[in-house]
Amino acid sequence: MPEAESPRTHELASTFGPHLATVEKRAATALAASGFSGLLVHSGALLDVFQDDRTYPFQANAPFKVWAPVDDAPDSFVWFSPGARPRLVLNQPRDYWYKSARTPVGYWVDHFDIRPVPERAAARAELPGDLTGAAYIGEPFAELAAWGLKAMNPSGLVRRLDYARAAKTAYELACLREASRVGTAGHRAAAHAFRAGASEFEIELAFLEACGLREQELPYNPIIALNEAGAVLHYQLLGKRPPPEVYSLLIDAGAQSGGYASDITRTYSLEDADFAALIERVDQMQLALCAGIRAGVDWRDVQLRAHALTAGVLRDADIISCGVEEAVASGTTRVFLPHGIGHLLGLEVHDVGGFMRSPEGGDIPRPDGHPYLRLTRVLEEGFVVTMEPGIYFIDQLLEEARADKRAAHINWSRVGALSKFGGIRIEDDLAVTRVGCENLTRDAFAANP
Ligand SMILES: [Mn+2]
Repeated sequence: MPEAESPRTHELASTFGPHLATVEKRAATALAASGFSGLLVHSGALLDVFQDDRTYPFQANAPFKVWAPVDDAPDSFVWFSPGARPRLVLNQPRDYWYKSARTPVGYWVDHFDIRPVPERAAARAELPGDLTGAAYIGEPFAELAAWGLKAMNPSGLVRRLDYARAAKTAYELACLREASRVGTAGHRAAAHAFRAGASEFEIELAFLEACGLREQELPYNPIIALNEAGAVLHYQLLGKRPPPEVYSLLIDAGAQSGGYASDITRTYSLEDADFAALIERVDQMQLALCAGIRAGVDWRDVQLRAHALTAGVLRDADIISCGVEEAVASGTTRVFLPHGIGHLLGLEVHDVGGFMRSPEGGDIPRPDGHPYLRLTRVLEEGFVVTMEPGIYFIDQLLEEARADKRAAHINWSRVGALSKFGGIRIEDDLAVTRVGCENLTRDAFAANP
């Protein structure tokens, strides 16, 4: 069916207006509270490679993308003055070396006063003459000093906008659902390639092809780890050949839609039934954690509950020999689960505002002993978070544990036998509701069996 009539396009068209109204309201409130009369947001600048005539791939800034789904227009601007229609000053250089930004079409363009300009300097003429009450959000550039703005990236204003971004609009949820749909299609293809004996690099190619995305369009570099590479939490290599013996795959890869990300991890055992059973236990634990999510839940409690459940899995799998409470209290579970249980997700894969106590100021500290937790807020309706428990066999952390009192809790021969699998992580994206949560990832997998 034609794109313009698809249910998805209809949903985006019907929800974008209310989304933009929410963004405008948040901006107006934040501007008033911070003492500004207008907001100028930069899409981002192209970054040159040192002593070369190339640039790094362009990534539009999230504070810009929350206004408009434009990802190919460096040096463009959104100008917002409360009460007026937002203005999009779109940089479309006449340049026969490169394709300039597309002329916007679709469900969102009628909501903007769009002003194409042929160069960055010309953008100034499309903005109000007097910007002395306006705040700017974006990286600085040379001409900006002469534009007469009141402030650049004022922290109070930025903070209020970041805080509000945690709760997603219906439009944003539609984009996030689509990002999960695309990402799970990629995961299906990646799992198939793994079973067929592919290298890490070939698994990535299968993922990209199924998503219909090039690497720079992904929200983060995929983690595609065969065997013990799964123990490197942000493993960034892509082996061009499979190892001589293949045991397992840990793939953490997401897609994006309309600028919004999915963040999905699955782990597979090729043949080993014991490791497959451990993956299944982590999967069941992950579902149990998801079942406890609803508005009003303190994310710090989710982190602590995850460690208690992890201790049970480790003990049942004969990886540790002490009791659950002892495993948590002694820090033994943190040897096997050294990262946070999840984070906010949205325009950025690790979305902003995870520690903010209020729009005005103050941070909520992490629980003691959990230095990598990225979210400490109480969940609200519309928050989108990841849920990503794991169990890893990380040499560095195991060596540290072997040197102190935790050594007595760990079954070292069992750890030695499991180390070749690297680790397990199961990660879904959850949209928080008043009574529970919507599992964007499992729903997407179920819709594309
Ligand atoms: Mn994640």
